[in-house]
Amino acid sequence: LNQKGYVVWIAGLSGSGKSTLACTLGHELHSRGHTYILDGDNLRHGLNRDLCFKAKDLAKNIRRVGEVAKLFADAGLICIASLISPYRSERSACRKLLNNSTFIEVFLNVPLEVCEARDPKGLYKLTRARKIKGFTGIDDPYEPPSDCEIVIQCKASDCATPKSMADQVVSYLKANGFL
Ligand code: GGZ
Repeated sequence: LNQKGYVVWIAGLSGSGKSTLACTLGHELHSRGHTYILDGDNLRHGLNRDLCFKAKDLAKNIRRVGEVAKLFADAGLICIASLISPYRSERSACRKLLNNSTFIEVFLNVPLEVCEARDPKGLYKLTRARKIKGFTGIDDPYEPPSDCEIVIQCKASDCATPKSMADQVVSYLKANGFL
């Protein structure tokens, strides 16, 4: 196996479709090399189960996922990390860890109204009812990336399919010598 490992880091609000994109992209890349998905929400059941959603823990969560992603990349895998990762400084620390050159940041830019309308787990509703406090995008900050490699833009009326979003990432990877 002579594959160069790297990290595709998918950032965006809760309900923006990060996990779906990660999964679709994982399928597309599977035939081209070993891939592994690090999903923030899943990791919070294991590796990161000691963390809550306070600022300090959010930073820890992002840092840990970055460290694990680096291990996978070092092992020669294509690592897809999907987590809200609300803080610019923590994302850029992960980028540094990956020497910039093996960190491809994808911003899944879906407006809050669209995410909230989807509300797949009812978490926005609970937040509006004040049953959850400190929910990213509502009463906790989300700092959108300013320096990411790929922006996937959704509008209320017009959101690409997961397949075409994954294709957008694949095109970037091809054009930049990753595939
Ligand atoms: C943000 C929360 C919160 C609060 C629970 N704020 O979209 P989901 O539901 O299925 O996935 C989210 C998950 C957050 O995990 P991440 O590791 O991706 O986030 S981060 O990078 O910010 O650490 C969300 C759910 O947990 N969730 N409470 N208060 N998201």
